[in-house]
Amino acid sequence: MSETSATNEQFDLVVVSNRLPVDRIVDADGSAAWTRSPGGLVTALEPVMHAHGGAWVGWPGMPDVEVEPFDEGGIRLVPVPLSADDIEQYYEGFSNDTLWPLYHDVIASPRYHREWWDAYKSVNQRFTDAVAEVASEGAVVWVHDYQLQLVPKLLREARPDLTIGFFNHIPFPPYGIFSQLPWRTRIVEGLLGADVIGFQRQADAVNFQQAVRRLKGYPTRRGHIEVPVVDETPGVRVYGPIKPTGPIRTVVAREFPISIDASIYDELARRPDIQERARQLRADLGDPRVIIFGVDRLDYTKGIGHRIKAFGELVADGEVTVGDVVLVQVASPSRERVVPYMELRDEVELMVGRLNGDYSTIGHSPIAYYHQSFPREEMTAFYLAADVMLVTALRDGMNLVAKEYVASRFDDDGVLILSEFAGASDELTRAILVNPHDIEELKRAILRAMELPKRERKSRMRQLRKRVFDNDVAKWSNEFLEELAKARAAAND
Ligand code: GDG
Repeated sequence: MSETSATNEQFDLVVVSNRLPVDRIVDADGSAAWTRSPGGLVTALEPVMHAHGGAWVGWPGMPDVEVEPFDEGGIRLVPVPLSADDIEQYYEGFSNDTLWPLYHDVIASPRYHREWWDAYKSVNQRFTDAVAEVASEGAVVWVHDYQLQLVPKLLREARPDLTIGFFNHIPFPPYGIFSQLPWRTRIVEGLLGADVIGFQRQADAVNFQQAVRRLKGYPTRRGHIEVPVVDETPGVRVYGPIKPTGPIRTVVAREFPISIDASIYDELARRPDIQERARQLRADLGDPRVIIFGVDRLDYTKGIGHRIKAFGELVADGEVTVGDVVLVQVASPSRERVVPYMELRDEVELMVGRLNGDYSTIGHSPIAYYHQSFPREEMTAFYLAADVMLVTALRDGMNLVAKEYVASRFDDDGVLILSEFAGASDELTRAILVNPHDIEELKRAILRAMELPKRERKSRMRQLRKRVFDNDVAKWSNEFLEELAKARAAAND
């Protein structure tokens, strides 16, 4: 970290994401404080920021609040204020009702509104301005996720001295889908402002390179894209490859599969109080022989309906007995003001209500459903109690829940059922892999997981744990930052 003045500190590493990793809590006496907030990105980046020291630029999570930069847990947090209109149009609108469904294989229909795009541009510009102010000369800036895809280009224009990385936490869609987006070329140009663009899976990086070839005509070769320093075709659709005439820079676009801090879950799961809590949960659920567990943000990409359908058919067919087996589904509240999320909640709760209404006995229900968030300790107790973990995402960048389950199972027990449409399936090949659209296959997988012999459970879980512990979040961030360091060295050559 370098300081220019007490009030105008600058940082050599700046992370930028839509949300700052904090929530503001107001006590009964009216005093306010900040507390860490849950979520995939925070879980992933916290250790990196602690290790390197640095600044994190993002929205503090509430509309219309102006907050001065502050320190929390050794990180300088730089809030970017968003108005209620920004949240509606940039965040709930363009990010979560246009890009999110588009990038997840149009499971829901993306909505295209020009005023949402205008808000997206203007908020991306404000994030860029905030970063440009706190980044020291020659700093490394790491931009995160689909809400901020224009920042790399805007930042390169404002601060050519910076080394810029971008990581996309969600999938990047095939060109046939991406090409629906009216502003597709602007997005590709925005991303190409980075030196390194990271994706979860190789398939995502390949999709991106195809979009670059189709929309910009730049040559791409094994994850390296040749980008002219001066773009002679801004915003123009090109047909066929373009031979750059002026100087070029090389942009790296490849996969960096994200992970978790596995040791945190391992340590939590080894705590006697958490093991006791896991036993208590089982007892409170009526001591079933098998607990099947799912935990997701309540999102249509997670395939919650598919898993309830499959489980419901097993109950209806008498292949599982209520009381002997229970499905525990935690659906943490998410994006509750976005219409498809409201509809999804109704759909899921109708399914749960019907199934429980039809098949509950006095004292036992097929599904224990919680539309709530739980503390990490409680989640770990659930992971420990779960004989079968069900991850049925229809499309998912990675899915950290699958990795958290594995990291918690220090006892080498438990069975993971994992969708092949989650990025995690590239690594966690010893899970029972399923196509969640195939309800019959999903039912067979559930039955198989419930009956898997102990020896096989152990052998599978050991191999899964090796993958998760060998490839933890520290390795992920180190590899990304090393690639950025290489990019910087090449640029200075
Ligand atoms: C995006 C991408 C990618 C959930 N409910 C509770 C809770 N969580 C935590 C989980 C996990 C995280 O939230 C969810 O991470 P996922 O990876 O499963 O999914 P997304 O939120 O969609 O994350 C995804 C990720 O970014 C990282 O790149 O893997 O593909 O969509 O950590 O544990 N945590 C607590 N209580 C809850 O109720 N404490």
